[in-house]
Amino acid sequence: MASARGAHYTMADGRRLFDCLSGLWCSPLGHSHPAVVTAVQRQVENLDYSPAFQLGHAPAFALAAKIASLAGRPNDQVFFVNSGSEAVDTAMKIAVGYHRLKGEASRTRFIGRERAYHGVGLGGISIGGMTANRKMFGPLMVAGVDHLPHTWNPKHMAYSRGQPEWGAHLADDLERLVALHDASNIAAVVVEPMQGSSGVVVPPRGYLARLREICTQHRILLIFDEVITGFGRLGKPFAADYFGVVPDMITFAKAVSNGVVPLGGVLVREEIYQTFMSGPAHAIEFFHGYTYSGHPLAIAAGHAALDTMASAHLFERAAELAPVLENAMHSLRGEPHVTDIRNIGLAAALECAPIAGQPGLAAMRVFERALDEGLLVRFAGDAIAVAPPFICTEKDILAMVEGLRRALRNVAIV
Ligand code: PXG
Repeated sequence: MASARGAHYTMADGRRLFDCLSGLWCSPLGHSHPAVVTAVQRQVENLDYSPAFQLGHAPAFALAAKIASLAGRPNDQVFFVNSGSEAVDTAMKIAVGYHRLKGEASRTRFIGRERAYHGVGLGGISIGGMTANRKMFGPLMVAGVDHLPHTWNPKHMAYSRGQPEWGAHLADDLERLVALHDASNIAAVVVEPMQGSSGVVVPPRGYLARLREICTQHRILLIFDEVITGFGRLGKPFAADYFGVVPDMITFAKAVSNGVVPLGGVLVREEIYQTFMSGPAHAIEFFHGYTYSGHPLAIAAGHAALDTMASAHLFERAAELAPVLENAMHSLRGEPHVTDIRNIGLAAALECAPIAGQPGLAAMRVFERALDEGLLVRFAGDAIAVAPPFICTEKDILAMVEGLRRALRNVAIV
């Protein structure tokens, strides 16, 4: 890559590519948005770094308040980090620390899900469910993790538009794990409300509400990993709003700063925060944090990105474009190699028939052919995922899907 502006990249050889996945899901405003560029430039001239331990700078607190109010949880608190992986590992530590402070130190187990992606930290790969990310690192994994089954079942839900009708009962597996281990040993359930990295796996209707119900019943914390879904991807500030389910913590990253300067965080329910605030005023409550937590440049990018999304009504724009993407993507049904199409909000994926014995190769060939059509799509396993920037037009989406159609028709898959 050589440069990027708006919804397009320019490659070193001069080719222009439409950014079908908003970077890696992180650039909904497109690239080099003037508001973000200016904010970061001003910040670097004024305060380029501020120590994150014992000290703070006002814009970081203001951004935390902005994120909490955007989530409709104004009393919640934010712990800033620099990536989604750090956000997930941080949330896991908060969960274990919280239960211990509440006198339930035995609550240390975690429940993740098959096919889940929670980054590449040791916590994230342990609760994550991607074989390739786990298989080499067995001895390093966090002990005491179980996985719920994933919810993608093409037999019951191929070509679903939005949430599949089938599959809410898969949440009941959590009851089985509670019965197996006893709730007194379980700290938290961590799920992506919509699984992004494994190819836009949309939760069945009622599934997340059922998880919430079981967690509440057993005082297990529910953590939504919204690193992909946070900040408008589903047309609402968070997927928690979209699905009407309230988690105890939300991890976020990516779009919060439009991907311009790395920034992530954990939004924490007030009571969890207060539980940590029980010691003497001079003492450190939570021995955790990074040199670059709340980095001034990241915070400046965060304010500019979120203010621009608000003033340009870009969450609403994502919601308006969602049916355009849904209809266009589902028009690819019946094209060569396609075996499933899934979508929610401004995200969609199509599944390619795998080449026997070579998983992932079919989607890689489509990815390569799409480059010839001027499209940078994402392939994961045998899925092709798209999640275009919120600033793109209806015409851009239709052109993207027609390019994908040509790629599917012309690709040589052998
Ligand atoms: N949680 C979720 C839900 C993610 O999607 C992370 C945590 C980790 O974030 P960091 O910032 O540490 O990478 C992610 C990251 C893809 C793709 O192609 C997705 C991610 C990263 C790279 C590629 O879908 N998600």
